[in-house]
Amino acid sequence: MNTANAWRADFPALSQEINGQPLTYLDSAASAQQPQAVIDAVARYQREDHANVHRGVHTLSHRATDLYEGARDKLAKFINAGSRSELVLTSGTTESINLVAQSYCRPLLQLGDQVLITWLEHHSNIVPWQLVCEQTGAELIVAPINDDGDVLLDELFDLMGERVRMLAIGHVSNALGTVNPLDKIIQQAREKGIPVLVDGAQGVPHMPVDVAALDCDFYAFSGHKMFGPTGTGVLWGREALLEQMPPYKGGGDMILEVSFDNTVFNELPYKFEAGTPNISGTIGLGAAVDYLQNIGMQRIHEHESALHSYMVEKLSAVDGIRRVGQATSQASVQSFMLDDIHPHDLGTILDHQGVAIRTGHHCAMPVMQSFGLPGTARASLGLYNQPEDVDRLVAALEKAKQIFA
Ligand code: C6P
Repeated sequence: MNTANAWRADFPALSQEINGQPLTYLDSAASAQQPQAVIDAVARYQREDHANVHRGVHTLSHRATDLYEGARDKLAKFINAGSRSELVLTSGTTESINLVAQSYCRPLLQLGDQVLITWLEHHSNIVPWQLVCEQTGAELIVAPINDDGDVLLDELFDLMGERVRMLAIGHVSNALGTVNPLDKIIQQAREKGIPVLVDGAQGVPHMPVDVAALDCDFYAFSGHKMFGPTGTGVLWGREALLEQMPPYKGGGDMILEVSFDNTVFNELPYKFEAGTPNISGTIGLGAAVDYLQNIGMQRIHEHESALHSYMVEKLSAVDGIRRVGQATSQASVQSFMLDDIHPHDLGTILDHQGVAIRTGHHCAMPVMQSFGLPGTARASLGLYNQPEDVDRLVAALEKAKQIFA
């Protein structure tokens, strides 16, 4: 068995048939499948260790707390966080970005201030900023992209004026696969004193991420895109910034002391984690980190890069394919149109052949608008995909062409 085949065998969902055909799963950008190790870790916790965390003196509560906090330690190490205090557990990228918009930016923004994003962003990295701008009178400004799907760096740098209080930018575009040159972008922002939030939802599952080397201020990501359970995620932030931020939600666990006169908030990171958290999901996410680290993120990155090149080559050879997004550097994702077939029709015909892709606007409507399209078909890769998956995609596209001819 080759390496990718061995990895694939770790994911039980991938061995089933869909509509009488072997499943070809090319929708990991929407949500990745989970390896047996993650499924087992969650089931073991539910079966043997379940209790609330941080609250009980009894054995099960200690066990649950150790497993939950152990996952935080694994995640902190995985992205090279300076300390576990900087690792806030959230429900996903969306919550992480909203937390920064409301807790970091809202108290800071004033009429005339600006928040800078790009045309490439997912709605989760647009709407929270629109909301906070409306609340404060600040202005949302947007750096343009070109026809290949690259952010125009000169324009982005020109927009980094002295009124900009935050740059929020994706690591990898979910719609086009563009990998932004974060090193150059963050360096420019640093020189101008602009804090940077990176939406890492599509970065973390596919490449090594080191927040210290990136030198950003916040990095947000989701558990379910990195082979963990849904409803889990992370906000990493610089300790000095997190310290100065007020809590985002109030409730149990985020306090040290409550009275009607005065409430004392808990220390980092618990100040931001009100209420009973997603304990089982986070424990599963810890198991996903173990799984990824056992393979090695660099190996995963190399495997996926080679597969992405293969996918681009094979798709480009299909008559009638238009690749949407041909950025200088791409990862894991390729959007496309086939002749004038509506992406939803294409997705349905592919599903009949066991091929799962995503179709539509991919929660990135401005990207679609910039290409003058209502949506695209999108194939996205995970570590378990192999050249045979791409071959099946191409065969299914050829069949769709025959059907529509
Ligand atoms: N993109 C896709 O099919 P949540 O829903 O919070 O886990 O992740 C939101 C999110 C934020 N940023 C980027 C770059 C993303 O890709 C996503 C989720 C999925 O592309 C579902 S819309």
